[in-house]
Amino acid sequence: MYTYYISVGSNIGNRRQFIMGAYDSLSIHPQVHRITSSSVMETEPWGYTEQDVFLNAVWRVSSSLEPHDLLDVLQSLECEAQRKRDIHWGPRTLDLDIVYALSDDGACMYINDARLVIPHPYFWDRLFVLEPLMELDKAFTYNGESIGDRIQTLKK
Ligand code: PH2
Ligand code: MG
Ligand code: MG
Repeated sequence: MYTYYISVGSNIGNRRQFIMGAYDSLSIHPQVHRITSSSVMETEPWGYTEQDVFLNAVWRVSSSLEPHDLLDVLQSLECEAQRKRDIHWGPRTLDLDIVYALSDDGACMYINDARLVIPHPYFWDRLFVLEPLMELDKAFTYNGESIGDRIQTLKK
């Protein structure tokens, strides 16, 4: 069994409906055993700022799916939400990113190939990921730094 942390975002159309629809679909997947969601929060766009505000959340998912198989499932949910891929970091109906994963023994998983990079290369720089993540796991640390300290640093 793996534990995945998935960053969820939407800034087009009925944002909450896109997020909740994907949550419902994922929660009935036979190889997904448990999903816990942070609260859904409104956040200012990061990176490419000429776009509407986002709704963001993080889900913690316990699943027997291998990372690339979970990625397939998440990409099909993005497709169902009519996700178009045009502007890098631009507006989207639904974005589901695996940002961090733990294997059965609790060790951080590292993957870096053409389809998937985890830990996500920017997750530790993004308040829209870290604030909901901290709601799920106050004791989260990355490379020896606590999530609370990291959030304080990013807010300075
Ligand atoms: N996603 C991005 C780029 N910028 N900003 C916010 N606030 N929320 C996002 O989900 C987001 C973003 C690329 O995936
Ligand atoms: Mg993303
Ligand atoms: Mg993405």
